[in-house]
Amino acid sequence: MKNLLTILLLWLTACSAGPSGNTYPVRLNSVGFLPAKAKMATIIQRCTNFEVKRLADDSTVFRGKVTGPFHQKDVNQNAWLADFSAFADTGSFYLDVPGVGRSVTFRISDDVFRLPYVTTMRAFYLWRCGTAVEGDFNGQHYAHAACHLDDGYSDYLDKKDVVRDGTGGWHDAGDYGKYTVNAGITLGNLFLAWEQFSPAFENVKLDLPQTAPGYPGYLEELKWETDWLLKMPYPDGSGRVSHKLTRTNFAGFIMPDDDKGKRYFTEWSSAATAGFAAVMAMAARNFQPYDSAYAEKCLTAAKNSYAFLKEHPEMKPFEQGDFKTGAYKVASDKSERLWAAAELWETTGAPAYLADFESAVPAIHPPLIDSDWDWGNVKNLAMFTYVLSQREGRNPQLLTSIRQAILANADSLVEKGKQDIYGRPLGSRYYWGCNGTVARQAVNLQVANAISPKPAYTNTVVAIVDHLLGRNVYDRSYITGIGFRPPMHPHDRRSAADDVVPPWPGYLVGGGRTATGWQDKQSDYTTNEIAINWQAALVYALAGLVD
Ligand code: 9MR
Ligand code: ZN
Repeated sequence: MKNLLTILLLWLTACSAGPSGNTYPVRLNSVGFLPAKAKMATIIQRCTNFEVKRLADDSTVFRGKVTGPFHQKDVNQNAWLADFSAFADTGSFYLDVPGVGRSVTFRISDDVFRLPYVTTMRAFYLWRCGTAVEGDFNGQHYAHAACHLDDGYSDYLDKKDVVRDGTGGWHDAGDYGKYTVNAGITLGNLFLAWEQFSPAFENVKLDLPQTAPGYPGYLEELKWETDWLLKMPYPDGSGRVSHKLTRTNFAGFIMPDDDKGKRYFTEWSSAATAGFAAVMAMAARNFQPYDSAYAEKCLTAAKNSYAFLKEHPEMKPFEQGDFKTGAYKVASDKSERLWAAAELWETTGAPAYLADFESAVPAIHPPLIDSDWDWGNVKNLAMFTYVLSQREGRNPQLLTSIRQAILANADSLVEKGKQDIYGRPLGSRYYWGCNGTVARQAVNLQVANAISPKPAYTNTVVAIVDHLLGRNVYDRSYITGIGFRPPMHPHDRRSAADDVVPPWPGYLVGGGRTATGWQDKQSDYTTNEIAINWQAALVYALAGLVD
């Protein structure tokens, strides 16, 4: 009988551990913590107190009492929380919880997020299309030859079999398509990170090939995508911008350089056109110090597309027709138009753009600021640019109400983060790409912090990064190659098709569509795909924590 019980117990343990190793009841950011910021762990077994121990000699360096139990419905767990924020020494440590066990080891150091930042930013370089890429990580070599050099065909622009240059840019995700709407929010987040945090991270080396001499490495990578985006407007000079450049259907699990299917410029959409105008305006002001001729080119393109939209106020959706690749179907183009007005005003200072922005706000669907936003709604980006601007001339009442909305929203995210046993500030909302939204909430918090600094704002950004790096119901990192038990089978064609066993490094996966629904399974594109929009949100979150 006793033997049977032992076998049953062993079997149960093996099942709960899963294929990629053990889970632990003590869950935390397995990469580490910043000395001056919050440090939280979630323990899912009854306990009363905890100790922080130094790895080198197992000496106790901090003692604390846990709080709890807190019950969380969506994951159906009771949890106790350990707060060791007051401990600020540097080094390598682990948590020891009497009666429960210890955590994985973690570091406390000012530079703890440097490597994650570099790796997640280099992931954009590894996504480059139209060129060979290569990189080494953890003793593995990742590479592919130049891909998609025939981009793209003009058949859907009424020019059968005509190829026009649409090479370059980044692949969108686990697939190799290139989509204008998603490039928009991605570059929008990345330019904003540069505008807000670059003094802290501009000297962090990314080791990228020199493709834009004289540019800081970070902007060099953004220029790679900008160069491609400049090829997406119709060649007739009208300013209309193709919605995407893809095959009609997804390729199989092959390397990008083996993907020889014809790829087409598609018809334009007003959301793609407006997102293009917004991003080109951002590119113009950020590239200006390094390359004024190129900046001028970006600005001309932005103005041209904006002028077209002004003359065509009606929404022009994108219809898939023959296409089965990503739709990026935007329900309304109002937020993209608002964003274009805000960015063009910020870059040029021209009152007409400001007037467009301010008169469009009342027609924008309330609230002024959203907690939960992604490629289909970039209203927040417009509001943030308006509020962060140093320019004169804004309507003082509108400015005050948007500022207040930003702060109230950030306060609510702080509260939601505290109410979740794993520090996730999105509440019980789970859908395709929701890990990206969690990361993107760092933007709401950091903009609030820029307006009215509060430790709780940046500590909630820390909680977001903690969550993505292991303080979650799976007790796993969601980022390939980084942290404890990272994803091993992301939905990524390169990772599946090459000969290297670990997946391409530094990529965030989309996350579960229910509280416990994430599967580290290659075929599950709805929970385990990588994508530029959520990658950019992660880079933003990390960039704000790099010292
Ligand atoms: O991120 C997109 C998600 O919000 C949508 O629900 C989903 C279905 O339309 O598409 C996601 O974007 C995918 C795109 O359509 C094609 N490339 C991969 C993207 C990430 O899964
Ligand atoms: Zn390619």
